[in-house]
Amino acid sequence: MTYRIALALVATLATPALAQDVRKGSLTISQPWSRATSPRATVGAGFLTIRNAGARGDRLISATSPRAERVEIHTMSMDGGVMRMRQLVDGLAVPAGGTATLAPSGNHIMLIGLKSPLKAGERVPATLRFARGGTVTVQFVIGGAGDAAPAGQNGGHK
Ligand SMILES: [Cu+2]
Repeated sequence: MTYRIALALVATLATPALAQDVRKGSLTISQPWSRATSPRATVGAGFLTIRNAGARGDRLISATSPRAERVEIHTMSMDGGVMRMRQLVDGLAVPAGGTATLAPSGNHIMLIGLKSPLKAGERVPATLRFARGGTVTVQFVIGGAGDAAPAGQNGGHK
């Protein structure tokens, strides 16, 4: 029995970068991840996927994290050939039966006023607040500074 438990523990430790999905009501939050930041950086961006299996639309309206002074929901768009980001002051819609994707070059969760740099391999908690679904706490898995996708999703390439 002890042997089985030990094996299970080793299996868990062998895949530290793979985060568990978090479910709350009709919402499933998948693969929260972020990137390591430089020592002087004051902001970081978090990415994840939100699926809404319910019959009614929901909305991600705000978030908080103990690692940041404040957290905003941002979008990115091209403006005269330059990528710019701005806050989604009304939050981000998660359509009924649909998905909202937060990923590099698109919508993201902005950690503003980092209390310490984000380090590769660590997990950073954040609590998301939904208009209908209430609050859900996720753990952002911190990948490399230049990663384009969560660990295990990029075929080993950066
Ligand atoms: Cu941003």
